[in-house]
Amino acid sequence: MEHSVAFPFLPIGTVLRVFAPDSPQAHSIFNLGIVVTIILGTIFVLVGGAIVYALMRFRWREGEPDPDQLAGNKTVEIIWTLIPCAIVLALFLLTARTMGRSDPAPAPEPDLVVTGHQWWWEARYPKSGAVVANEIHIPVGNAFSVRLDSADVLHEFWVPELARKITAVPGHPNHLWIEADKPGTYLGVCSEFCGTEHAWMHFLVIAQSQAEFDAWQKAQLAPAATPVGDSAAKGLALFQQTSCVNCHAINGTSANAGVGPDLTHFASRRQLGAGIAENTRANLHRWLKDPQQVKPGVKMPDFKFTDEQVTQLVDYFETLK
Ligand code: HEC
Ligand SMILES: [Cu+2]
Repeated sequence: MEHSVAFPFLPIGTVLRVFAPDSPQAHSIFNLGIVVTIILGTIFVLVGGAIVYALMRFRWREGEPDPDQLAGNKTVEIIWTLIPCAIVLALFLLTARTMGRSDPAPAPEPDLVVTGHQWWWEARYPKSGAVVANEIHIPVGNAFSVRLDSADVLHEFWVPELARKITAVPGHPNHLWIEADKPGTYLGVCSEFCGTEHAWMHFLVIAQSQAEFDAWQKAQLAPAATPVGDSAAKGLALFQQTSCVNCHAINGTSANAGVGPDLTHFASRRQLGAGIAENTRANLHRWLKDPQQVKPGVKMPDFKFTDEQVTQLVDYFETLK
């Protein structure tokens, strides 16, 4: 099969940063990592150093008698039992404290319901009804309780700068808290292998001021505008007559399926195909011409549209701000 991964794309300024915590939850995990590394590093240096010293100082030498043989020493044995116990107990207490800070009990009603699909993420805001794909907005400094589901296989939701990793298990919702200290765009990935396009299951978490978040959410709730231009209107007709409506939803049209991403405000999003391409006119054209060329294996068929039909669809989708 001929395929070309067209243009793997990372949104500008957004990389996966494990050492740059930006929320209280991520800070507590990061700090635990530092403490554990220091404790384990110290043990490594002490034990390794003692071994190297013993090898050099007590190696066999011509003519020297065997050293004295020790057959048990209660004091030493008690010490080398108690010290590891104390270290393990300290690590346990530090870990329990971090778990309490990074992972408190979930809120009774989640602020956000995230569902992993092969190979994209759906995010619903149950309190407002907003739905979005691969782009999660949160207000800065406000901890959001997330319920995590999967529509098919195991996935794993991971935004290292903001929160712990957590597995999305079909039929068994998991919970986490997500929060950001300052405005910014954070990259998230799926970190549990889930099939051919696992690597292209990126999402963005966009932290913004409460006012910006409210404005964004309000815009997402509005139904799609009815297209004005002739070509865009033909695009809408094509969308409604084709099986697109069996997989996608566009609020304001008859399409309300949830197999693929909600497209009501598709043009407001930065990326296409869960991060495989930037959401531009040219890339959207390639996607609709044959999604399999852009994201081989993707769960959207090639409709073998003519260029003219694709242009009409692109013209329509560009109105979905
Ligand atoms: C069998 C179900 C199915 C059908 C039919 C289908 N799609 Fe899709 N579509 C998907 C899935 C699944 C994705 C997400 C793929 C991914 O990112 O891995 C998708 C993604 C998209 C995207 C990109 C959305 C985004 O946010 O990245 C657009 C645009 C799109 N489809 C348009 C269409 C149009 C137009 C039609 C009809 C001509 C159509 N789709 C038919 C399942 C379908
Ligand atoms: Cu995955």
